[in-house]
Amino acid sequence: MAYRDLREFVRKLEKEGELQRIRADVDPVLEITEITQRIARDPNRKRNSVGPALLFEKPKGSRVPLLVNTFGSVRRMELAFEVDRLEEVADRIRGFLAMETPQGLFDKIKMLPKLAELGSFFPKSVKDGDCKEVIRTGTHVNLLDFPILKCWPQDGSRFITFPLVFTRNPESGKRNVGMYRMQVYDKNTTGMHWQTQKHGAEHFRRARAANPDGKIPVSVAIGADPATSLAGMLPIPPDLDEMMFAGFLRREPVEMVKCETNDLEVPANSEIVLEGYVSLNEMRTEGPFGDHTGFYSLEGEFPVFHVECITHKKDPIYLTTVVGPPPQEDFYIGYAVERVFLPVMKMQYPEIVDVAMPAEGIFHNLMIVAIRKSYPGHARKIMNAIWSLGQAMFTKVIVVVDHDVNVHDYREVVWKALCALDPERDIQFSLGPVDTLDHAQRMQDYGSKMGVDATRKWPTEGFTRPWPDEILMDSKTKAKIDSIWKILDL
Ligand SMILES: Cc1cc2nc3c(=O)[nH]c(=O)nc-3n(C[C@H](O)[C@H](O)[C@H](O)COP(=O)(O)O)c2cc1C
Ligand SMILES: [Mn+2]
Repeated sequence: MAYRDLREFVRKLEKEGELQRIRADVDPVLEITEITQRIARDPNRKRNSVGPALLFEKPKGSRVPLLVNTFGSVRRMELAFEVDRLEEVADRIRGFLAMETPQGLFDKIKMLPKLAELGSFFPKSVKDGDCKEVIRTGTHVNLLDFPILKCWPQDGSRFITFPLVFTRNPESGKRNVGMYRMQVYDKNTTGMHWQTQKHGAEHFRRARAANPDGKIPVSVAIGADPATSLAGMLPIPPDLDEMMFAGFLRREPVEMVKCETNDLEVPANSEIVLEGYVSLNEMRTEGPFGDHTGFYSLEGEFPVFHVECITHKKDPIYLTTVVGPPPQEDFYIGYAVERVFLPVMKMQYPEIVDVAMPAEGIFHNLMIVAIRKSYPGHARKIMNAIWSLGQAMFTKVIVVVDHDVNVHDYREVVWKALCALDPERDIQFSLGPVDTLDHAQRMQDYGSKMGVDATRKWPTEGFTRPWPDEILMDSKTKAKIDSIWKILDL
């Protein structure tokens, strides 16, 4: 059974010893960040035993409890997706990808359960939802009722960091949901940090092209069942509904309820919903914001969200996250997404054996890819493939290694990749779109990327010297030493 809502997940985390309550008054301005850093980033903790989720019951200045570091470990991501291992989600995706158009009647019948299952993931419209227990409009709209964090000292103000932003494609009418941070300007206005390549930004541009002085409806849900809460950051193609994907992940449709003041739908189990609009002729300075690069994102011009109505549960929980120097909570979310989408990458490019994005590479800076190389120039083909694969286009450095390198063992990667290089020959530069948060590029959103071909070089690639074997002891000697190991008493 899927989690009904966020609080059911909170209860689960508590039962599993994965959540700690904090009853003291703590200020959402800086103090909650500092506590979260000390709990979640203790360098002595191992990767799978990082600190618990934290429920601040009495954040200063608000009557709403605040939940943070909810997804900040591999174990909690597994609990969120209700699996023992993340690979189980990948296996389910692989199962669906393997579905072919059935030829014979027997094959058709065999596939029916899978098709029915797929159909059962579609979002379901419902008449009412818990998110409507309290409805506030007009002068009762006040974002400052919630314990919205100011995370870092130089942040422009408070930021909503875990929102699900709902818009519709003005041409196709299709829904998009994205997680885009929102700077709180005052009690009913926020920024809308739509980075230029993201689907929300595209909706904005298309609507503005048709009607430069108009506005588009936007609704924002904060806190839902775990799979739905996470759906906003999934790197899926445009016009593919994130709510359908959330239904797939939780194995039950997401129930959607119509908003009070616009015709968008939001998850009925949301803790908090902000309804309103973005004007197409209004931009405002957004930032700075202490970002997941570990540096401040500087000020920029972004659209503005006007909140006209707030609905919420009777006692809502405010879900948020803190980003900053890696690793933070978003690393574990990103890691799970990487594991879950690997089969999709592999389906398109079967030569890919495995990929890894080390935490310090903050997703867009570094991807290590192992391939089964089978023709000259294969490593460069894979670089170009990755630079054209959805949000992987942002990858600043791609290191391609042979299939026998364990990409998750960064020591092995450094050792073998560097041994395989003739830098002048093996580095490839490419110009194109880059992540908005990349502050080193010559301009925002556009710059260069680098591919490193760290595979063994072949004669058919012009390398005519012999390539040495890796040093490995032969199995006969190993067996011999095994047999006398006890006698040696070492
Ligand atoms: C904690 C967190 C904060 C994020 N903040 C932003 C943001 O402010 N702006 C943005 O464009 N993407 C942000 N992202 C990344 C997007 O959520 C991600 O690229 C998502 O796929 C966008 O949805 P879309 O593909 O439908 O545009 C954030 C991701 C996480 C996990
Ligand atoms: Mn999308």
